[in-house]
Formats: sequence, C-alpha cells, structure tokens
Amino acid sequence: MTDGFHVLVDALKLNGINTIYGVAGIPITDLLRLAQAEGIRYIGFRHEQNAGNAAAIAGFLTQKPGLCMTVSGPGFLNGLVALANATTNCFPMILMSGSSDRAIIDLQQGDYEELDQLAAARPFAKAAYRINRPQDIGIGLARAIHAAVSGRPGGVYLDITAETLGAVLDTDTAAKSLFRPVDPAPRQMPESIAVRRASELLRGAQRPLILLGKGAAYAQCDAEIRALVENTGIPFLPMSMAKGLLPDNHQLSAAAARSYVLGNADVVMLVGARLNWLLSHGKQPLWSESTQYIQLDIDPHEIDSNRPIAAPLVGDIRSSVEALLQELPRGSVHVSPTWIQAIAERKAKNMEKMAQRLSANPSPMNFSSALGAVRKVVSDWPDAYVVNEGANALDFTRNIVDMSLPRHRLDSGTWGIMGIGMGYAIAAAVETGKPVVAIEGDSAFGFSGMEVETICRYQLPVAIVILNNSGIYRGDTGDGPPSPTGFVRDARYDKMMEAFGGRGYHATTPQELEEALAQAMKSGRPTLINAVIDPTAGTESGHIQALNPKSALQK
Ligand code: ADP
Ligand code: TPW
Ligand code: MG
Repeated sequence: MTDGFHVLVDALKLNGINTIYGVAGIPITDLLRLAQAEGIRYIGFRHEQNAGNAAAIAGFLTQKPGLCMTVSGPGFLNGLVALANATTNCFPMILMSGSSDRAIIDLQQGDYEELDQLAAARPFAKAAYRINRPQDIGIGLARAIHAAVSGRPGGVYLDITAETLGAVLDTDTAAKSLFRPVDPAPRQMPESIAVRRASELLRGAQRPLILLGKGAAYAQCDAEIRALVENTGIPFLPMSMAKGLLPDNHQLSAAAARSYVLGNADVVMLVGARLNWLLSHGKQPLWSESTQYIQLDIDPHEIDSNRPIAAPLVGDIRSSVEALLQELPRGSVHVSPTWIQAIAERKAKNMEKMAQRLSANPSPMNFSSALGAVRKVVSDWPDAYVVNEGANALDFTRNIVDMSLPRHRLDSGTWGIMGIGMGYAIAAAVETGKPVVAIEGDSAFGFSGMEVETICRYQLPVAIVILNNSGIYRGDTGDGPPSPTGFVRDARYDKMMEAFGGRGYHATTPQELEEALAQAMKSGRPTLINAVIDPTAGTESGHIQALNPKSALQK
C-alpha cells in the first residue's frame, strides 16, 4: 500500500517538477519533507506571496510551470496575489494548497483555516481544480500542467485535500494512475493567408517598427527574432521584460527614441506585446491615428482589444516568426533611409543628454547618478539577472541599465505590482545559478524584504541595491507627522542583511556604490547596499503621474 503523499511526490518527479517554492504548515509539512527526501529541491519562504512570485518567474524563465505549495486558508490567500499576478503576466505557475475538511467547510462549521479555496481562486486563475482522491493525483496534475503552459500561459490553482494526502491505495493502482502529458504546450501554426497579409503590409511600409514584448521573450526563439529584425532592417523597441532579446546597444534599437517611433511609425508589428496601459492602449497622443498594426499573439482574444489590427497573426511566436522569415527574405522590406536617419538623430541627442545626467555628481545622489554606477557593474556581468521594482526606481533603471541577454530583466510587469522583488530574485538565482542584482525602491523592497533571511539561509548570489529616497516616490523633508508617502529618514536597510549573516553596505556616493556592488558580484554572497538618494529626487508616481485621478473640480 501507499498513500497520497507518496503518489503526489512521484507524480511531481515523473513530470520533471524538481523545485517547490512554499511555506510549511498543516497539512503539507510532511509532504514537503517527503519531497525533499525524494530529491525535489524545496525552497522555504517567509511569506507565501513571495514563494508564489518565485514560482511564477521560474515558469517564465523555464517554460515549465513553477510550483508553489501553501497551507490552507490564509496561507492559500497569501499566495493568491502571486497566482493572479502570474495569470495577468502570462507566466505558467501552479499554486497547490492543502485544504481542510470539505464536510466542515461546506457547512461552515468552523474548521482550522477554513476557506472555500477553490471558489476563491477561480476568478484569479486561468484554471482551478481540486483533487479529491489519491487515484486522481496523476490526472489532476496533468490538467494543471496543460492549463498552465498551453496557449497563453497562466496561473493554475490545484486544491489538494488533507484527506487525499493521507488516503491509502495499493501501489499498483497508484503506479498505473501516473503519467506524463504528451506535448502540453503544442506549437500553434499561423494560417498562411495571415502570414502573407502581414508580410505584404511590411513590404509596403515606409516607417516600420517591431515592438517586442515579454511574450516574445517567453517563446525562447531568440535567434529567429534576431534574424527577423536584422534581415528586414526594421528598428525595434523592447518592452521592459523584452530588453536583452536583442542587446540594448544594438544598432537597430529605437529604445532611446521611444516616443518618436511610436508617434511616427506607419506599420507596427507587435510581437508578444499587448496594447495595454503600458502602450497607452495604442491611443493618441502617443500613437498616430493612422498607424497600422500587425500583431503576433497566441491568444486570438487579444486581437483588436484596443485598436483594430490590420494583420493579426495568431499562433505561437516561434512558428509565426519562422513563417515570416520565409516570406521576407533579406532585401524584401524597404525601410525608408530618412526614417532610420531621423531615429538615429533622436537617439544620439537623447543618449547625449543621458550621459550628462549619469556623470553628474550631486550630493546626495539622485537616481541617475546612482544608477550610472550600477549600470557600469551590470555591464561587467552580462549574465547577471536584473530584478527591478519601484516607481522612480523602476523607470530610471529601465532606461539606464542596459541588458544584453534575453529574459535577464524581471520586473513589476503588466500590473505594475510591488512585492515581486525578493521572490523573483530568489527564483532567478535558484533556477539559473547565475548572480542576481535586485534594484529596488525602498518602498518596493519593503513588500518582500523579510526574504533576505531566505537569501542568507540558502546563501544565494543575490545583491540588493535599495535606491533609498525615504519613501514612496519621495521622502518627507519637513518636521510634521509622517505624510502618506514618507518613511523613516536615514533608514539603514543594510543592517537587515547583516542581521542574517549577509553583507551590508551603506553607499552615499556613486563611487562607493560601484565598489560595493562590484565587490558583491565578485563574492557571490548575499549583499544589501543601502544607496542614499536625495529624498526630493523622485517624482510622484514616476513616469505615470498622468494616471492619478484628478477631481473634476480641479480641472
Ligand atoms: P509586454 O508587457 O512585454 O508588452 P504582454 O504581457 O503585454 O507583454 O504581452 C505578452 C503577450 O504574449 C500576451 O498577449 C500573450 O498571449 C502572448 N504570448 C505569450 N507566450 C506566447 C507564445 N509562446 N506565442 C505567442 N504569444 C505568446
Ligand atoms: C501591491 C502602489 C506604486 S509604486 C510604489 C507603490 C507603493 C512604491 C514607490 O516607492 P519606491 O520607489 O519603491 O520607494 P521610488 O523610487 O519611486 O521612491 N501596492 C502594490 N502595488 C503597487 N503598485 C502599489 C501598492 C505603488
Ligand atoms: Mg522610494
């Protein structure tokens, strides 16, 4: 005889799920112990939201669903934000939570950590299932995997009852119930007529632009995407998590001329990028009314979501890009030389302006002078992963810190969410074994800061840089009571890292910051650098101040 604990661990192993991110407790503690004993890597967190974020970004990096395990009730709910964030960002993950006694839950008789988890998860997940019997574990896991990685990836909730874990069944039935799904993320070929329509539009374009999104990064067809850009000679613009798909210093990058190219392109090809708020919904004044769009996406529902799409190309990005490469041999697209010239001029001007800001040396530091130092060290470590969140801390870093490899920039993404920092950083280090630099606003860091203990416990090569302006957007400078956005002045976040045996630095100049970060990278040890930024340096809401509602009375 065997039991649900063993069957579940066997099912995970059979499916190549070799890492669990989670927090222990009833009813999953023994499950985690058994998994670890059976060779599955277990990374234990201090809060389920961070474990969930770790699983989500593991999914983005590997194309396999990242797995987060939590206890019932509140532990499950703590993980739910991460599940919703994964779904919003199209990252494949599975949140698996143990649940209490169904008979008691359904009559609301007050069980320990009682909650109807399946119902609570449903609106936030791509799919949600419950396993009620040990002989269904194999099928339940297969359904979760299919849902997480097929089509547009997303977060899946898998409820596992305490009763199922403890239930016994004979080993023969158990063995027969387990299997590995065949081809859970099948290729989806675009229709040839759609490929021709898109190619024709590009061939007729004067001022074309390729806009790369994180769907393109997820698809892991980096060489094909690069060939498409280089063969056609079309300038490209990466969304933040698509940075590095082609290096930021690539000649065809239009990143330093962003508003000019968005406002003036005649044909824009969206590759795994949605026309959401991050692209002003394709609306004026950022965009021109006459721009025509080609959109490569795996999800047909995405097409025409914000503006009519002249040439939709529904399929997986690898297949669609391969088909376009066939239709568009070198020399078949005629990009106007004046378009290239106009972009080059704007780039040169903006890069010159940025160079001046980076080399200025105000005291205290501002975002640009601090990030000028960070930028140098990151360029010396091209295979390091960059995690980034905050408002000004996010906007300045995205523009200043160049990426040169695909999928190496992990940030607040589609929701603009705070709190992903330490979860993403831990999973990036765990999944890749590479060093991680987490560039954090002081507020952003606070949402997951307790995980510095986790980073120290597993001795991960994570260097955290806190751009510490003493508050959300800015710090308080007067003597009154704390404002809604101000924090304790002169806070020493570096001491948090020291509390758990990591290395802390306090940096007040770009030179100190650069030396500390270079040292951290060389050591590969858990490090936190408290970079002191002028509390008046930031702007409200960073670059998206216009999204703050204004009273009609003020207008
Ligand atoms: P960004 O924030 O970088 O603009 P989004 O998250 O808005 O990117 O868009 C990513 C898009 O990529 C989603 O619409 C998703 O459906 C799509 N996508 C994800 N994976 C693939 C894939 N393998 N093939 C095609 N499209 C994909
Ligand atoms: C889960 C709202 C957006 S940005 C931000 C908050 C609280 C923090 C900005 O301060 P920080 O950066 O990190 O110090 P900086 O450089 O501008 O000072 N709760 C969640 N998500 C979001 N986006 C918020 C609140 C917010
Ligand atoms: Mg701040």
